[in-house]
Amino acid sequence: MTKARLFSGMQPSADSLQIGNYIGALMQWRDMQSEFDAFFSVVDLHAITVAQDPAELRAKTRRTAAQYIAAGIEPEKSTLFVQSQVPAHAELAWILSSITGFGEAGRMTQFKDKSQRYGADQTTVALFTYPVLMAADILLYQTKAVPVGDDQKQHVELTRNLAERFNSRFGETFTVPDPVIPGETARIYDLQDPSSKMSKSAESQAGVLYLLDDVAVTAKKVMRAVTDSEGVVRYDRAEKPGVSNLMSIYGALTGSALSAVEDEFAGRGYGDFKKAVRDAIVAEFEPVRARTLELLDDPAELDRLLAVNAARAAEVAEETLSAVYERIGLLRAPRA
Ligand code: AQP
Repeated sequence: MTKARLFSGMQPSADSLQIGNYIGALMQWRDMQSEFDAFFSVVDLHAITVAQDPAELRAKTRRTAAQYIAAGIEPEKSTLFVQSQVPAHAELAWILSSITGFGEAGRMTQFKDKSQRYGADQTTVALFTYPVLMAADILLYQTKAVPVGDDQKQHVELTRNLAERFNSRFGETFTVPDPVIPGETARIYDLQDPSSKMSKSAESQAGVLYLLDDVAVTAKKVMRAVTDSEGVVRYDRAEKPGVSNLMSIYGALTGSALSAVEDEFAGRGYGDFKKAVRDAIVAEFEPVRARTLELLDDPAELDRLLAVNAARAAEVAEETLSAVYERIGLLRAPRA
């Protein structure tokens, strides 16, 4: 039986991924890659929707790909590629933008949040059409499963609507995908501001746990994480967001339920708890960090691997794109 397709990606918007990307995305990707025919992309075209430095973008793209591999994505088993190396993404995005309503795109909360943060002058048209490019990413591969954090659910919903709209106007072309959203505890918050989600491109790095941070830096960030004055390790997102966040991290990395974490630390103070969280993170991150640095030591080999994978992705993507061009009535050049 052929495996169902899976697509997901991350933006190369920082030198290092953060623990939210790891727990909220990479850990599920790793677990799902055997069951699905998985495509994992470093979505560099998405990363240029905000200002970027060219040399840094190239470096961050390699670094992100290396972290995928180091975290357990196997480029022989899954297709791990850089989005801009498959031109069909940008091409399909243009087509899809022709069936996307302006009002529909304007309702996307990520755009509203980001455009507010950057202000009208820094907000690009590409930031507005970002979800249409994401729809193209997903639909090109006839994707069934899209594992994303719940912040991305609205974008997958738009993708489903566009697929259904295209199919009904032009004939069955796209598989309608389903989001695969991990539970609330897979969402990780900033250690210094536990009301905001942790982000790799956050302005202040003090509350962000980067995969590639030095051990001493990680330790310091965990020990300084905001808690509360109750002194009890108990999960309560509303009243105890800092402690609850550390419990989510500890639970995810040790494979323990939150009730088991509460039992483990019953009658023990936050100092003890934080040390255990720190040790769990360091134990998980150290091999990932070491392997990432090793992969980055040989950029030519990494580039070769990515190119082979991009060629594999392009084969699938081109087939979908070709059907799309045909269906909407673009005059195709005769085959040579
Ligand atoms: N804090 C988080 N907790 C759980 N999951 C998270 N993800 C991101 N932050 C958390 C998931 O990781 C993937 C990365 O998606 P992305 O790179 O496209 O961008 P993002 O969601 O905007 O992630 P960041 O780290 O916040 O990046 P920047 O700072 O560039 O915007 C997605 O599956 C996401 O749900």
